[in-house]
Amino acid sequence: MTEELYRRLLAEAESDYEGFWARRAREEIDWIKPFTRTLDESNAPHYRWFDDGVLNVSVNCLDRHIAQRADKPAIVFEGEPGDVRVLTYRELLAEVGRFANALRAQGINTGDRVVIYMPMVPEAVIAMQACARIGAIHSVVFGGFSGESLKGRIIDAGATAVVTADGGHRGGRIIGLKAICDQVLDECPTVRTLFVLKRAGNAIAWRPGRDIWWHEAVADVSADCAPVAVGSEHPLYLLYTSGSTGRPKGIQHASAGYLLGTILTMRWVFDIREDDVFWCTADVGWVTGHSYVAYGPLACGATMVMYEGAPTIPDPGRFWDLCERHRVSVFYTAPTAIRALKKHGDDYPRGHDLSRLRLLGSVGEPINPEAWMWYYQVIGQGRCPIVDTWWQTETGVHMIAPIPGIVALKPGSCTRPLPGIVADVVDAEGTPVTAPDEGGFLVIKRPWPSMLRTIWGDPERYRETYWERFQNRYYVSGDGARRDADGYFWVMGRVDDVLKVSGHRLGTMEIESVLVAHPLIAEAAVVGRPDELTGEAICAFVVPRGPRPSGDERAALIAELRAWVGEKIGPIAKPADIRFADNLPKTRSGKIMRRLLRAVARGETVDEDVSTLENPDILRQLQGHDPQ
Ligand code: 6R9
Repeated sequence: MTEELYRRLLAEAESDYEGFWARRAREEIDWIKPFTRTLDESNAPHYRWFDDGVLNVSVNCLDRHIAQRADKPAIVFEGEPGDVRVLTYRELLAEVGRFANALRAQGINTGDRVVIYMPMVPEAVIAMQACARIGAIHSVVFGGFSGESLKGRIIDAGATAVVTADGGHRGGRIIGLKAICDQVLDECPTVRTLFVLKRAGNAIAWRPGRDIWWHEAVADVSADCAPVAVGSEHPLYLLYTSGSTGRPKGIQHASAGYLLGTILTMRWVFDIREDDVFWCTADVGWVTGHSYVAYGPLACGATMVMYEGAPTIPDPGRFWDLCERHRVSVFYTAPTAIRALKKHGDDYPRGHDLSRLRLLGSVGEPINPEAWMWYYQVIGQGRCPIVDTWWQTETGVHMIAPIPGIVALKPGSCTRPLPGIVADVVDAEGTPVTAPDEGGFLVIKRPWPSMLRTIWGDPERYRETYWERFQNRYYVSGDGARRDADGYFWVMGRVDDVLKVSGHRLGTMEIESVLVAHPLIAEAAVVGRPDELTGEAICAFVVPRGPRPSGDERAALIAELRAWVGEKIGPIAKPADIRFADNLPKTRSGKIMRRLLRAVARGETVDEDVSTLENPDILRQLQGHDPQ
């Protein structure tokens, strides 16, 4: 983007907000029937965008490139074992068409929910695009989540089909995804069909009548699948994410507004060009993998790299080796990956030709100065801007991020809101914080096209979670932030009970309810503490039903509880620390004092007056002054 265009866009959004978005939507989307209404606020906060327009998202990602780019690689895939597969736009369109027809043949129709539980292979994207083609609503579940988590999401979404693989390669092992499906599908009565991709070749059980091999389902099927025309507001997908209370919620995104957001941010923030090779390392199980693997790059006709496995297989140079061999020019990853790879030293990146890189991106958590410097100097060789992108599952796409080359960078700041995004920092009353560097709630003051539309099946929870805090006036992100004297945003992290552990979003309550479901546990409280490598680490305070264990018994119970959480949620949710106590610090009204627990988890001394606690002595025990 040019400086002049940037200024023009900002001015246009400021003076004519709806017109700004309407023009972008007309420029960027191929409409089957153009829209005439831009923003419908009549049922706020359930906003509707471009709602009388008709389109198909997969046509916008695939068909529209055939005239110009049919033989351009769309996906350059590399498996963890080293197998490489390139799919051109023509080939990808054919694969999507075939699988879309296979879905239809199993009776899956527009509006039906399809859960995708896959390794990071092209078929994950093919399945998502195939759903979009027939207007089925996909819900991708990260392959690192447990069977229990998978089951909860299938049931909540009421999915009629699940797409999985025999297994995927990760960290030198095979993750048996089909076996995990087998464990839970009997308890998911809505599921009629399980599509199974043959990927890792591991032995699997088979349920005739329910299970279908992917390759058989597409064997004698036409590659031509007429796209279903859907309205702009037709749900494109659900993606479950953790909140501060209760079970994960199904964030529902709409078709047109979301597509528009992915295209604009690919252009504005990643400055995507025809000859770029784009690589976003996120798994399609997270929102980053939706917007910047499955949709954005394809909608812009880009070539992207997709990698199945762990960054350290066969050695910690794998990412840089991939960048070199596939000539990656725009690279997007999370601070946690940068920190993990930095730990292995400079020789790995230095041993690879990274001269094609021109732009680097960061997402998922604040990036610390050490990681930033290493990313900038060693990976970007002092040549590549780093775009630090702040956004959420709920926002759909980048909200606050620099325009490379135009907005000057400050390490650790996501800089300024993108054109058309009205972000602010407000105090507890909702009044904008004007003093530089004073913290407050990060809010968005006007609806934007790629925003979530609701929580699947729970509109009330949608209103409560995101809008009630400031009487429906602002979208409440759940993050705290400050603005400096230049108006730059510095995101300070969550103000609720959501954790980002290695960039993965988890709710403390979810982990607590799993811990207390263990027969030996009476009570539990989970908080985050800073961690050099994972950003935040999970710290659990646990009250056993019996006496506090010690010695070998204690070690065994810790191992058991970690395994239990891994089995119920997924390995990413295993607490780093587990501390046992006879009780938890509570107010006289019985509320757990999380603030105190956070201080204890950080190893800070608690010097405030704790005499109002119901049980002040418990602090000594938690701090470890009592023998454990
Ligand atoms: C895209 C994604 C959202 C939460 C968000 C915030 C944190 C994301 C960030 C960042 C500081 C950034 N977050 N990007 N914090 N700087 N550039 O991560 O979505 O998984 O829903 O998490 O992640 O706390 O509220 P999601």
